[in-house]
Amino acid sequence: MKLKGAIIGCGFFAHNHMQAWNEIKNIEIVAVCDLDMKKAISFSKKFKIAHYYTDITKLLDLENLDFVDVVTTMETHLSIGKILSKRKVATSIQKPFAENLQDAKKIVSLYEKTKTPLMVHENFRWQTPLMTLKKLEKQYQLKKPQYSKISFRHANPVGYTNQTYLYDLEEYLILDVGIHLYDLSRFFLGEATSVYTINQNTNKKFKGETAFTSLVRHESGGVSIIDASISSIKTPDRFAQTLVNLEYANGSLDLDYDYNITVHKKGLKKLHKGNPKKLKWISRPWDQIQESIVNTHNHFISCLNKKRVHDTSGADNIKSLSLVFASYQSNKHRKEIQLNEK
Ligand code: NAD
Ligand code: 89Y
Repeated sequence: MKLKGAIIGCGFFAHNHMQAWNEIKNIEIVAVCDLDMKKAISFSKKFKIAHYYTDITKLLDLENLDFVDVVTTMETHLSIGKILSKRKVATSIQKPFAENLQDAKKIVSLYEKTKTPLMVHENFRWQTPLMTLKKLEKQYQLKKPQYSKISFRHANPVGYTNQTYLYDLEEYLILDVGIHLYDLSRFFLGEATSVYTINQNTNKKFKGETAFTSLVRHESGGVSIIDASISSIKTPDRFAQTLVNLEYANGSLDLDYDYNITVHKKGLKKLHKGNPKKLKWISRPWDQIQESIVNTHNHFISCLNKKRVHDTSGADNIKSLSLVFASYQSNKHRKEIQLNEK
């Protein structure tokens, strides 16, 4: 059966969302909506979408939708979530889920009240290089993860010039990119219990932090070092590759630049590749991010069809978001923050 959807928000990143929807069978994006009519019109023309709107209520009144894909910035999510949850429309919503934990919890409870599916579009764990690490962990029977280093460091302005709203945020890189990296640490090492973070501002164009280094403790006893920066000069530049080292009781995995993966076990060293699939609309340096959107959409739809809770449901994402806000507290008070502390 074909599912009908709409995209809300026709800005920079929505173009990738739409290209990704076009990769998926039995999905039709029948309408788009943006407060800015010019953007809604040009987006609907570019992708040959039948209808455009500038008001979500009108979109819902006039279209018969199975789901919506919200690609707007975080400060809009609570008001959009109020409308969509009331109308019981299954929703995928971009990260950051909300500007603060209170709003995120409110959105989750609104969707729970109306028993409406809600997934946060947390796409980094759906990137092929990261999924390959999970696959190799199983294939090589690597057990008891005890350490991870998850790093996103670059100096490529393309990482922010399309997203100029980032310049004025008092809280920037942890909310924008740290959220993905904390989610990855939970993906590989399980739930976190505390975080210690040091922030830096290395680029005066931004109000907020442009680099951070976090130490995370996990329930399992494992530890993660998570860091990101937009001022790390390397040749070739590393944008937008997440580099990962994972250590287990019986071996380790390294994801290095250019999707090169090394598996180490006693007396064994194997090389693998984790390149994203080559799709027509995908290009460097965004390739692995772009391809992951297809995988994330597929997870969204597959869970709707199977009536399963999404791996990155709203409730799940609150756990990653808790690390984000605890990090800001940690940097401010120069201390380790327990995640269950109020
Ligand atoms: P953008 O500002 O370019 O686009 C957002 C659009 O939403 C704007 O055109 C705005 O008019 C519209 N909008 C806002 N409120 C609306 C409402 N109530 N109804 C209809 N339209 C509304 O932003 P962007 O750069 O496309 O980013 C969108 C989100 O995607 C951000 O949260 C960003 O963090 C996220 N993002 C995620 C990734 C990723 O890899 N997951 C990458 C880039 C951006
Ligand atoms: O907004 C960020 C994200 O989510 O992934 C990369 C990004 O677009 C900027 O670095």
